[in-house]
Amino acid sequence: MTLAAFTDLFDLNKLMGIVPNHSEHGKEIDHMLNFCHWFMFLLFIGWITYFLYAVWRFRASKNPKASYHGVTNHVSTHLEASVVIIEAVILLGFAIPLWGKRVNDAPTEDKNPLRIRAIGYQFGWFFHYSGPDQKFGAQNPRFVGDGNNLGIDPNDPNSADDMIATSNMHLENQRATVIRVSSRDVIHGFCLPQMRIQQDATPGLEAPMWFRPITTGAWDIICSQLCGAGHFGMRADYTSEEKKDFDAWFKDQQEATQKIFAAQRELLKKRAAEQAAANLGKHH
Ligand SMILES: [Cu+2]
Repeated sequence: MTLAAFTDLFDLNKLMGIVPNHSEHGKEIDHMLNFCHWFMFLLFIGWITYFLYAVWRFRASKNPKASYHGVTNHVSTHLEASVVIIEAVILLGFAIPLWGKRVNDAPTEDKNPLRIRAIGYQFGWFFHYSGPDQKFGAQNPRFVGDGNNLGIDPNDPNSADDMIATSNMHLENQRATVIRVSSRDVIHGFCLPQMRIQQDATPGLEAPMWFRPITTGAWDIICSQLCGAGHFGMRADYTSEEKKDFDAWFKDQQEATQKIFAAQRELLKKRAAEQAAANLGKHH
């Protein structure tokens, strides 16, 4: 038996059908999950064994009269205490530090991470890429429309290299990725199972998450909060690919986005001119 096959034998995650991990930090998550599964399994065996023993040991035929003293030793107290200690170690030693790393230690701009905003709506996802300047164009509801679903200000210099995509998010293999998750309507959940990460998408808030894909591939994005009648169909795709493929995709999308912004700038100019002419007419 090879070592891999041997360790697989003890991998309860696999037994329960977890999808393969494709992110840098995913190993730590899987390690903790596997540990929790084993711990719960052993607790289950332990409690069930004790329960069956108690049912047999204190059966009515052998114990016609109830004991009014009950248990006098402290074995159960010690057992309970050790369970609490193990659970505290899992929570304080593993779970909270892992979570802290995901939400606090996001790579800063000088590390040149891929910067994306993911905005949920009923029922799908919009993506807003900052572009090479690492800065997102400002948003204002008055710009929503004319193909500009997120209302990005087409006149903001920060939006001049931005890119907007719908239902399909591309990542660059091996590049740290920071995603700011939000929602346009109700609470959704932005879940990337293969990256071992998810974040609630809350209207009016932007919650960051970050990770690093370590292989190429294409998978499903899942909405992990029951968000309405179309929740079951709220899926999108994400792809991790090599830099040259990512760059080609990004360039295409960016051109399409910038075309929308240019058309909207023209339209806004035209509307402003019409408005000025109308106002002038009123005064005379
Ligand atoms: Cu949803």
